[in-house]
Amino acid sequence: MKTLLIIDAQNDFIPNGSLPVPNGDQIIPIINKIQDQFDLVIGTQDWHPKDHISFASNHDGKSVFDEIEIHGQPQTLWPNHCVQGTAGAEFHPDLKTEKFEAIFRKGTNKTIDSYSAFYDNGHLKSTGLAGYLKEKGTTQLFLCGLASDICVYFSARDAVKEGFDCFFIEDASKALDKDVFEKLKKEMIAMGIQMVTSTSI
Ligand code: VGL
Ligand code: ZN
Repeated sequence: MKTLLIIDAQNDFIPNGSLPVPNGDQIIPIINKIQDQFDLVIGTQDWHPKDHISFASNHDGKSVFDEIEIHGQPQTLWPNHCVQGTAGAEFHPDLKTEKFEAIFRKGTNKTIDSYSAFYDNGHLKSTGLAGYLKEKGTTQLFLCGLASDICVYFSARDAVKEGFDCFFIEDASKALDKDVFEKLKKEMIAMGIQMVTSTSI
């Protein structure tokens, strides 16, 4: 059973958003086109309270993209993004969402960041996504969205650990930093994640 997991295709990650992923808008028509090939389509939203710990604006004397430590873990400080209920947190207006059976939200706890759609960054709390996908009968899980080198990457890692047969749709995802993504890609391949394109699903 084939499931498509669309990660964070939200306005703030699209050019003109507050944390733009280069060419992020280019994946939207590709994602729209492939949805019909799946038995189940699920979306995620980064969904932060405005006092979220990952925002540089909530740390005196810190700047955007500074690295700090939170609960013993490295944390990049981001511009305010995907604040609950704002236009930036909405899906891209051209993204087709009619087939979405569920939307999982993450990063809702102000004290910890959450890149993966499955767990927060400390692996303390599950979003329930793995259990949901298993109960629905998912065997093959295809991932795409924004950003390839952050939230899609961390989601793919957790998905493999949860036992899904994982496929990363490269042209339906874009990276914040392409060079970082090239390194992570090797790591993902070594973990058994299969890199595919939208025309070879
Ligand atoms: C993301 C940085 C901060 C993402 C979310 O969706 O890749 N990146 N929050
Ligand atoms: Zn975020």
